[in-house]
Amino acid sequence: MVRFNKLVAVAIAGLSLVAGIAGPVGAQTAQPTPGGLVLVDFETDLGDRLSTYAGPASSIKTTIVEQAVQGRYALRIDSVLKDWNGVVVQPPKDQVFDWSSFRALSLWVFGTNSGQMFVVELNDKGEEHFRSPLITDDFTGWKQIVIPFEEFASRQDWQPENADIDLDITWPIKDFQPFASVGGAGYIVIDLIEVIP
Ligand SMILES: [Ca+2]
Ligand SMILES: [Ca+2]
Repeated sequence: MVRFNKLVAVAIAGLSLVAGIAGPVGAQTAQPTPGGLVLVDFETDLGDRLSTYAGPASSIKTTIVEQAVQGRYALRIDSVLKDWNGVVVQPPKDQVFDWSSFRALSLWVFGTNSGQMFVVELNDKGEEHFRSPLITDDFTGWKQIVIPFEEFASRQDWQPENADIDLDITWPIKDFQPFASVGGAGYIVIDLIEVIP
């Protein structure tokens, strides 16, 4: 069942921090989740840790923009889907993505009500690919999307030939896709990707 939790934006800790990064009056801001681990917040250049792919009939473009819910920068993704495309994030060279002690993956999405649909995809240690429930851009403005790991499902439509498929997320994962389009066209902005307790 699709079940996304919306953050109740209550700034308890770090009120002084909020004041330091606040945008225009009324603009929404987010803070890292207590006890969580920030994976990407786009405040520093990811270099080749961030990449995109697209099938021959599709396109995808990423741009760092000053339209953030946290800090100053976020990632805008412009997508047209006809066959396949996505955005891939790899771990830093000296780290692994072992999130077994966390409960869920969280990201902030700025929707533009384009109707396009996408998923978050995990590529586990055995090359088994998992997909989150469908996310539809049917809203306008920033929204936190929280996906418990148990809601990721092993892909039924496609897996790499060498995938070791046991229907379980085998940690550490090799990389993840904060955006893999499954339909439509338009743009969204994403920011503050974390794993949270
Ligand atoms: Ca940011
Ligand atoms: Ca597995």
